[in-house]
Amino acid sequence: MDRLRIVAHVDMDAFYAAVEERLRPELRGRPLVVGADPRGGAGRGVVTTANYLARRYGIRSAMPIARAWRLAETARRRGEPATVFVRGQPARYAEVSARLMAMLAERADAFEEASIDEAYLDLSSLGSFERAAEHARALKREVGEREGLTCSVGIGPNKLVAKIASDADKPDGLTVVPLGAVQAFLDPRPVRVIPGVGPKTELRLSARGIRTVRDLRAVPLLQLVDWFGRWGEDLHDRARGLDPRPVSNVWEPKSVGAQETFETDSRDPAFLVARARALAREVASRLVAQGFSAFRTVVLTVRFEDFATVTRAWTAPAPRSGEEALFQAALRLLLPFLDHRENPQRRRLRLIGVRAERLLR
Ligand code: TTP
Ligand code: MG
Repeated sequence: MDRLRIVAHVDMDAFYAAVEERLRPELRGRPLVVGADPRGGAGRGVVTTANYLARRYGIRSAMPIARAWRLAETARRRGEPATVFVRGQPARYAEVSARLMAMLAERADAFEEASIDEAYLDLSSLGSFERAAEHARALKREVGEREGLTCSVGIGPNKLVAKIASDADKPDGLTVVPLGAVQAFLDPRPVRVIPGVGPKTELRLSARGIRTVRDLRAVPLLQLVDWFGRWGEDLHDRARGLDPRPVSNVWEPKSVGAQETFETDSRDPAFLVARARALAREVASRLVAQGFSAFRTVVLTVRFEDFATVTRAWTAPAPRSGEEALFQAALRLLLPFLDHRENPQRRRLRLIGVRAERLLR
């Protein structure tokens, strides 16, 4: 028999808005919208997120910012607190996210970062849902103490149920759905709670009178496949709370790089080394901002004055981190272009680029 699986899904509450409130205490306790400039109701663009006080006015993620501004104005006119609109600082959110993810990853058998503010933790080794709930309470305390933020946690026998559970009691919630309680938990909920069921599927289902997960579960597999094809099979499983996907952090084949085209082509070593240093600094800070702690491969791109372009890569025997390590690797790749080794015709350089690959969190 399969071992009992216990999966937790952690989702930060009003994440960007909560980070803003922590960075700027004067915003605390006020309705807050992170997003485009409202420009007195004439702004274009949308709401990125809103804190829970602003959500009371009906303001939501992805709503046009002008509409959010009108909702805020309406609330203000009936005597409610005025709403603050801020632009947002993506690099700060990425920094906080990286710290949170590192902390959560240490407290699970397996870990999967699902987005900037949500993660799955495999807690099967704790052996019971009660112990997993206790662990989750401790995690929530720690997130509060370390970052001054709240999150909502769902615990279930798989990722699907954990994800739906984390959304069931927001903000600052903890919802535990043991294996035997899955169907009772899901059945009364609207089909929309199932990940993957967006407005389109919801509409097609409601046109057939299917509104709750219970309604959906009553539809035979063949019928769902007839309506939705392959997606119908997934729907059939999801209505039953079934989800075999393991919690695992897939290797991200990502790279982070920067390049610079010079005002004038150059063969001046002092200038080129200084530019390589600046590029290494930029790449290193973006690695941190995107939550990466180390790299193994450094790629240097050189474009000559005649536009001929070459790349050279070097892979470290073990992960490295920091601007200095990145710079040293880039320098080692660059120097041969300053002499006969890679540049016998003494061509000037038009551009150099530095890229880090094989990144680790
Ligand atoms: P969510 O977890 O969807 O939202 P949230 O954390 O703001 O609020 P909740 O308490 O309901 O979880 O998204 C996390 C962050 O991702 C959010 O703070 C801002 C960003 N985001 C976008 O940039 N665009 C979007 O459309 C959404 C929904 C979120
Ligand atoms: Mg969130």
